[in-house]
Amino acid sequence: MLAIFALAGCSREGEDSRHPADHWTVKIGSVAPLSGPQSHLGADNENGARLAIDDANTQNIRLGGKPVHFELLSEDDAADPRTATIVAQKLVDDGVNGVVGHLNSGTTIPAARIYADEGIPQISPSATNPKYTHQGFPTAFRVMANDEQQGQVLGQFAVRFAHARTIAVIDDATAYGQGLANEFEKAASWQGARVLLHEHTDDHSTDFLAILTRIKARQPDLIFFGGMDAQSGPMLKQLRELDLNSVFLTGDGGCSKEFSELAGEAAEGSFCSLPGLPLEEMPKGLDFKHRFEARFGAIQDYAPYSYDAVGALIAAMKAADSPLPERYLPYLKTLEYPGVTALIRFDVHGDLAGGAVTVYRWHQGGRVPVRGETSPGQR
Ligand code: ABU
Repeated sequence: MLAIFALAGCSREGEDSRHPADHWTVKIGSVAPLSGPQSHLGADNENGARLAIDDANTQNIRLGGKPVHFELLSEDDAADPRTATIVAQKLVDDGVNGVVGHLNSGTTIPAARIYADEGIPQISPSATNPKYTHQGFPTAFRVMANDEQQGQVLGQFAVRFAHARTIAVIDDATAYGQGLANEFEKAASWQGARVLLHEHTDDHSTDFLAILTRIKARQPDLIFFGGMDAQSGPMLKQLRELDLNSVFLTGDGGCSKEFSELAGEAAEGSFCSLPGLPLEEMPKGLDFKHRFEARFGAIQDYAPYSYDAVGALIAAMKAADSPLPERYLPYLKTLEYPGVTALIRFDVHGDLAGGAVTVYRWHQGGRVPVRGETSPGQR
């Protein structure tokens, strides 16, 4: 009899007994790079999740008749795939009920197996490589369009709007940067552009002189970069210093406020894309912006998505009337959650259904949507 009780205490069902009888402490993990060149983006994701947790704690939510206190467990994966698996295991060992993260595709993809092995739902607010949700793990979800969608919009934009006939492509050799660059190259070629050369850097370099000199010799109409803002800013600056006047286009990782600060005046007239609608056109975008910025300062990129990822986890727990992963996971699959960014519904893979992508032009330090270049996502 004793042995049977001991076994029950080891199961996730048995974890119910680890909570005091009169309330739940529900732990939501958040993982992003909180150190290194992407720490500003990591803090943005963490703060979006924190705001959602604090909002939920004011709502007197009860699950299974017991009051709930939500707790944020934040971890730093430094955008490093190996560190990501270590902190994912730590969160599992800490008994998280769900995870928001990771920020990067290169960290989210390997961490997904660790959460899946324990049946713990994971929603990434920002990892856009399609592979994340196509590994076959039933616990993996994302709340923004993926890079197959983003690459198609960017490729069409380059040829139809920017009228590029010749293109140079650079990527940072990460799952995100290289994946998006390949999708872009496919789409732009399909539209009739000629890709003259495809160069690779990494996600820590800030000196691109050798690559840009090779590109300058070919004088492409447009340069596409697949990578993050810590590289896209200095890259564009160096490109203009070389008197290279090609149109500059990048994806969401290079589209932040930080990019325009690093690029300075060189940012003017360049283009980038972000999954989702412009913030002011999102269902609750302006309210979120005011509340977030009053507390944490300017939004970089993904904070609203991080807020929605937490919201979606909690909405599924409410539908299941339980915070236990095995009870609420099925409700995530059929969820219709009115988020800040969109109506959150997932397709069979766990990708956001009907996700939009918007292209922006930088003007006087701000992002201006290029009308007609928003993919047909939901409003
Ligand atoms: N989506 C761009 C930044 C995150 C990533 O997918 O790596």
